[in-house]
Amino acid sequence: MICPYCQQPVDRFLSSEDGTGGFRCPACGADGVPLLYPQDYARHPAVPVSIIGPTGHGKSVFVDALLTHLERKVRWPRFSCQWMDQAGMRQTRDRLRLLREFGQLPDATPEVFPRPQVVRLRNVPRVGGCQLVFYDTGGETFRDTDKLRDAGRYVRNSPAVLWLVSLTDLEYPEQLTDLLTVYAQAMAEMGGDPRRQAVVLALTKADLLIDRPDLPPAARDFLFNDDLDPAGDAWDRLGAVSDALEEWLQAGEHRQIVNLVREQFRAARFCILSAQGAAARDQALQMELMPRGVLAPLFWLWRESLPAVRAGDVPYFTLAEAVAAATPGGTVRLDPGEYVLPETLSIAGPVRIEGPGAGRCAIRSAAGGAVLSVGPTAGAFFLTGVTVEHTGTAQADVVAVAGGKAVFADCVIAGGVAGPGAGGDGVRATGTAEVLLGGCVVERNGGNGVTARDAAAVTLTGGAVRGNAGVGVFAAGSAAEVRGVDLVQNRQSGVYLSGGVRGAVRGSTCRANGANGVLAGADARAELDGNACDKNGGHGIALKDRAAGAVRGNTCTANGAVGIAVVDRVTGEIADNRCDKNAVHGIAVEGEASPTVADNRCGENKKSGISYSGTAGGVCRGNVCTKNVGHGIRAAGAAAPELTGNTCRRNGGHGFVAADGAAPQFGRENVAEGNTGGDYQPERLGRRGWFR
Ligand SMILES: Nc1nc2c(ncn2[C@@H]2O[C@H](COP(=O)(O)OP(=O)(O)OP(=O)(O)O)[C@@H](O)[C@H]2O)c(=O)[nH]1
Ligand SMILES: [Mg+2]
Ligand SMILES: [Zn+2]
Repeated sequence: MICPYCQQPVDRFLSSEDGTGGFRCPACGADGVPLLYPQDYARHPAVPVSIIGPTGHGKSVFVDALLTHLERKVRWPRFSCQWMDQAGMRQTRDRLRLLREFGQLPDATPEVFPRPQVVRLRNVPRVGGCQLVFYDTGGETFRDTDKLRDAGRYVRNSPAVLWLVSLTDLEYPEQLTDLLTVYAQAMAEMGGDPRRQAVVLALTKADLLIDRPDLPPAARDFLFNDDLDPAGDAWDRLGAVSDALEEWLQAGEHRQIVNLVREQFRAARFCILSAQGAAARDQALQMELMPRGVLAPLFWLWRESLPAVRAGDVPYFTLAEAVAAATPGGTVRLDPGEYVLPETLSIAGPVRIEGPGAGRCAIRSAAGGAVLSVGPTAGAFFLTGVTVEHTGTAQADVVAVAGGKAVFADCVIAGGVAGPGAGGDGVRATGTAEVLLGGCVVERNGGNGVTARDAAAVTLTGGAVRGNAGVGVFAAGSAAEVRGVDLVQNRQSGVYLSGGVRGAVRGSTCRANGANGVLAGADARAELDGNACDKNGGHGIALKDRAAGAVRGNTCTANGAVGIAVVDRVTGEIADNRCDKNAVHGIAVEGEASPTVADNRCGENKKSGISYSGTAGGVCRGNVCTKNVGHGIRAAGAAAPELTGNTCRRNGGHGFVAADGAAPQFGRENVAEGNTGGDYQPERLGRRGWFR
């Protein structure tokens, strides 16, 4: 949320101590934040109306005219407008009553920091909801840096400022450039940066300009027909008027000011309005207020303060509306900025949402369930270049895909919260979903980074899955492929293949995960190829249950348990791997497992290079075990592997050992040399050929 006093972001407001019934801002300490202001904020973000301009140029009358227009004239369907606090409402009501009933105009505004007036707008077409936060101080404030830093300090953090200028009221030609000097200096002194602000330059008292023959026709037409429909052609018309006015000013005596605002601000927009519709006499209106064009500045403030989404060429300020309006297969483009969603964004059609990069654009929500929910789509859903983040403590996955094809590219997906109501996963794919993640970072989720269940298929290429509280990628659906991904520092395993999944992990790094680098269990068929599984708390690679593995060309180094552990009834092939410096064995085959273990190198492990136990069997061929602290190759329990062509050198224990009742089939081609505890144990292993 943005504090209405200092416009700094705050997570929440404090209860106030002064008994006025408002909130206190933790950032600036101001009391009097309206109690209703934080309610449903995500749906009604603040849009500051930070007004600057010389005295007598029509600032206060503009505020009254805009409010009158919003309360009485606007006819957008479902639109409403409401004051957010009683004090502000009363004060303004009195002023508006004098104006509306008696034509009595406001006095000159005192030069003090104004109490912000908060008015909530709901259901503006394509804009959604917002809260206008009005600041209006006396124009003398802008003559003097010291005064501006006090009474005008609301400009410090405003994304956009509204500069009201009456060309017919200039005291001297350079008054506007002087005001800009004061403004720039005060901003510099306050540590603000106008280069990050937009300025909306509104020419006031247009009734006094309308007869000037050189006034651009676009501006004149707009004043006569000032109806602006945000769901219609409003933006095109406003753009044309802005361009025409800019050109007009630049061609005349005010060229300097156009050049200066272009130079000093991030963006400049121009508009024209008449708050009264006619001149007043003796501070009283002859007729009632007849505002012209007073919505234009508001439209520009929306445009410059709220991040915009474009569906086609049409700007929207609510993502949900833009997505809903997108044609099937259409593209929705996000401006840089933060999009805070009040509720889960549901995607039901095949749209493409394109952001400017995950570092520049974020979709955030504190809603429970999910931030983004993708249902079955007829065609593919695409999301690129965006951070999707769940905030707060409600239980939620970040992205839930319940069917159809969903493609995420160059996204960051973070912040899932686990609990009974949700898994807290970064990406959760269920049903027949087909999810592709390319170059995405899935991090800091309370559940798994990625989960696939039912018949869901997931593919990850590149990117990272890190720092999740569960498994990096848990795949128990139909198929999973993980290629070139960094799976790092997840609290459980890097990858867990389960159920009946056909899963492949290739060329990936599984490092420093709390449990195993890669784990395959249940009836998974796992193809693990060319991965680096290092420094995990458990095993580098573990296969259990009835899993079938093809484990080739991996390096499993310095893991907290075994390099490659094969247990239960696992079958398959463990070939060409390097398992070094693990805290237990290089390779362990246990239970009833009977894989082919071939051409692996196991060195400097704390126990054996290769260990068989239980009733494990299978072929153990062409492996080289050197300098392990324990034995080279060991068979214990009732294990009965077939050992052929293995080499065990310089191990701390024996080269080959058959312990307990183990009965390995021992081939003549096995070689043992220089093992500290003796090359063969029992020694007959070395004398005889095959034996049982
Ligand atoms: N002709 C015409 N006069 C206007 C219009 N809007 C304001 N005025 C007149 O301009 C004078 C000053 O208007 P304010 O709105 O009080 O000016 P302000 O910028 O708030 O001035 P300070 O509070 O002193 O900074 C009043 O006498 C208004 O009647 C307009 O649209 N047309
Ligand atoms: Mg005023
Ligand atoms: Zn504040």
